[in-house]
Amino acid sequence: SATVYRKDYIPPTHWVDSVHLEFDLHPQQTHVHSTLIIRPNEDRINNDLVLNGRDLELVRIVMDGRELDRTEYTLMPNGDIVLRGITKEIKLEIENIINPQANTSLMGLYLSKGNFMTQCEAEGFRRITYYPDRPDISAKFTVRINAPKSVCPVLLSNGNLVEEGELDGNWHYTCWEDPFPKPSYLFALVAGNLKCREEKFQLKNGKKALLQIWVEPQNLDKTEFALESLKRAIAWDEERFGLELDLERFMIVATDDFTMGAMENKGLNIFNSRCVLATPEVATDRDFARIESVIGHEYFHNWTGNRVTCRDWFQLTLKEGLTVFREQEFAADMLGDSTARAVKRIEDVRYLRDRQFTEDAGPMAHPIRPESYEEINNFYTTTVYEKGAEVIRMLQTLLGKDGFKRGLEQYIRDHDGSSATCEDFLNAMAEANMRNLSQFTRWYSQAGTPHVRVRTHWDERSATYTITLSQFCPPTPGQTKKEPFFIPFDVALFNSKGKPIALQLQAETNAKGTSRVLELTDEEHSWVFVGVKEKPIPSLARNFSAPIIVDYNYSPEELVFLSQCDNDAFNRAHAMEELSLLCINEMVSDYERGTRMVINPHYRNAFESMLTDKSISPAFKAIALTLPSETRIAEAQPMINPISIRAAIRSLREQLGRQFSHLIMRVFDDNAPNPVYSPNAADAGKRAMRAFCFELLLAGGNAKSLLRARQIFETSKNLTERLDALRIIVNSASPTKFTLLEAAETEWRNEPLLINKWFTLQATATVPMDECPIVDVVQNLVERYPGYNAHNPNNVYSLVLAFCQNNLAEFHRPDGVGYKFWVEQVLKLDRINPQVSSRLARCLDGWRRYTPECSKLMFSALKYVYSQPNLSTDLKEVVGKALN
Ligand code: B3K
Ligand code: ZN
Repeated sequence: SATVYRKDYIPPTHWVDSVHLEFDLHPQQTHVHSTLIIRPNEDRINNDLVLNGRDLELVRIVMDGRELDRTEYTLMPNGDIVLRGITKEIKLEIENIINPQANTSLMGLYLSKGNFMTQCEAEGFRRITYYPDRPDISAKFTVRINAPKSVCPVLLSNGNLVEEGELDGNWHYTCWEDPFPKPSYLFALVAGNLKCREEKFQLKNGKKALLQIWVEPQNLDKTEFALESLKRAIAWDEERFGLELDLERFMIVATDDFTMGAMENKGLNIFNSRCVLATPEVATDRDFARIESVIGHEYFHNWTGNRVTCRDWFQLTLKEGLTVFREQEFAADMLGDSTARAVKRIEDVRYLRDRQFTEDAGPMAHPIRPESYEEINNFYTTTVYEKGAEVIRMLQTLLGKDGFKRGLEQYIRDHDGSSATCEDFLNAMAEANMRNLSQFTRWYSQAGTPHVRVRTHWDERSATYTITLSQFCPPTPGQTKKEPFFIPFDVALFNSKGKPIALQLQAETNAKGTSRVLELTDEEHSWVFVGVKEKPIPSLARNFSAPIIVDYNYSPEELVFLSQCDNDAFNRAHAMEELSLLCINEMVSDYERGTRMVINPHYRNAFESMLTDKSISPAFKAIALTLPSETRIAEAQPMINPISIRAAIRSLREQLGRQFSHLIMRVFDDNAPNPVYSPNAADAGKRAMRAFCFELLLAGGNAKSLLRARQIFETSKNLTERLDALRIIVNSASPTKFTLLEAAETEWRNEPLLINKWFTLQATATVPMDECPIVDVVQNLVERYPGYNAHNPNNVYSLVLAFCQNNLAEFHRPDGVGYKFWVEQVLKLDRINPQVSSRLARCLDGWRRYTPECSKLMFSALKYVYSQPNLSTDLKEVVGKALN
């Protein structure tokens, strides 16, 4: 398939001034009538107008009132239409027919439980009608929707409702006008039987806006939290960045059938149900937090994405990295106190390390702004999103909060109403702060995770402490040699009493502050701190000041010290994590050598002291004590053997649970949350702490805790506690799990949110069920469970993807049954939804890093898939790159 290169960008040959769309909705035969006012781009000499189209049935094209015959345009093999010699302004009328019911890709117009929905980003609009479907063309949209009243009582599109009325034969219509010109990827249409929760919300500018959350009628009671989150997001963007809602009405729609989390269509956001719907009974603490973040994210796109959009899809991180950053800042500000913020930061960084660092170390590694792609949908990645957000965060670290805000204001002032590039953004930041950021652009062009090696030297006689940083970035596909990055590196030094030392560099006249952001721009650089009278312990890259791996040989004693004394909560937890990794790695080696697995005594001490520390919040304790994920452990292993990793973790839990059972029991009792459920961070922290205790107790063989867990599952009213309890039982040896899983199924089968949780519980089970390997359990559900639907991405993600991506030891069974299942599923899903199949396909990205046995089988599985005919471009790119 064809590769698209960033360097080949050419401005459009024509502009679209206005679009009027008229829809006659029908499940199999929707008529689309589009009227475009098009004029040539004077800067371009090429007069050929390309209208993109995919899977459309063309009825007619009328140019300036005259119907064109077949010789007057070219129909390309890919479905596009070319009109030659368009040298003046024209009015084009196009009629075409589409089949929403047959659309399983969920791109363009499709049906979700009988309701019409659209998804146009990145290139879905061409599945609705013929159009120059590229983000650098913005046009004013008006829309008229005609539909039968009984099936589609609600008809929505972007912008303001300007007209509605009745039609013959029990049909009705609505007309919508979007006051802001927009690119086609932000178009949306929703029609069906929906109900809404609504409220008039007072904006800071004195105006009122109508806010609506539209859902299927049975879900109306699950919309309160989303509406409250939306209000908080609107108020936050006004307050923090001075950015106001620019519409009279802002709508959110929930659908069960959605490939991603949500979509920021102008004034009409469409959400995956799991990112909107919540009550304590159907959503966990994490779900609540996620919903608030995603609501914020899509809302913030209204400025960073919609008012200022991307010139081309290579610039995706321009809107996504920036908006993830804004979303993270919003979530942190909603939490308030500094430890709660740190907990959120730790969660975000763990996600980055688990997913993005792995991506950066594999065959799909790419810079946050890719140089090429075969299928743009494959580049909605954690690199573009989460690493992109880290890059933005580094700018804020370098420029300060105020400087960053100034830069963002300038960026929006300069580019409002148009499309921009990453350079435009950096230029605005640089100009507003009078800084030279040219070296910083390497974060946009170079892939890979840089390592920063740290050497330190304390000189007693001169009372100086020298920190030498040197950077190295491993090669990634297509990039063997890297130029040095611009790395903000935040440090502090602690004395033996655990107090931070006032910092003074050699060239400075006096000490200022107890932490410092060093700017590493060379391959290697040294900083000399003076007045350091005793050998300090350094705290490095505080609060994860850059997306790098720090290489420094801490002694275990120093890590214990930092886990107790560092006043940067992030690094305090990080020290704990390093200790646990040290311990787990030793146990992995013990296991592989066949010797008894023993807990590292330093880790054991740090664990005990943190467990009993009364001065820290349960939320922080829970996150700091939680053992690293298997993926995180694998990242640090030269050769991954998921079976030894799981054995080590299991033994560690079991020993901790046994050795500290009394302590843990006490901590459990101390952390009773408020009996009235609220998803707030403090209560959520207590629940997390309790779940952690439970897990260890049960692992340590405490029989009473099994009864207790069962009781919680059966009596608690909130899903967080119930699911934690059930998970712990499912991962134990107890046969009660079968009874409880059955009870859960009976209770949950009619609620998609819950049945997806039920799938994931089984897919990620860490012990076989009744001797039955988990792959068989998953396969059985896929093939025989009536509530599983391969067309529904949430079902696939929570069962098939959860298994292949998160259940490492069961997926990578040395007999290869996991891979066989993967091959079947990838190929089957590719016929249905290529975005889903290519996402699943990426579970084998890391095949080179596994034990030779697994590696060989993974390679053959990839080769087999690659050899099949008619793969989607999505899948072909991912598998092709894995094999390369
Ligand atoms: N902008 C959407 C992405 C949808 C892409 C689908 N291929 C979600 C978001 O980042 O807000
Ligand atoms: Zn986004």
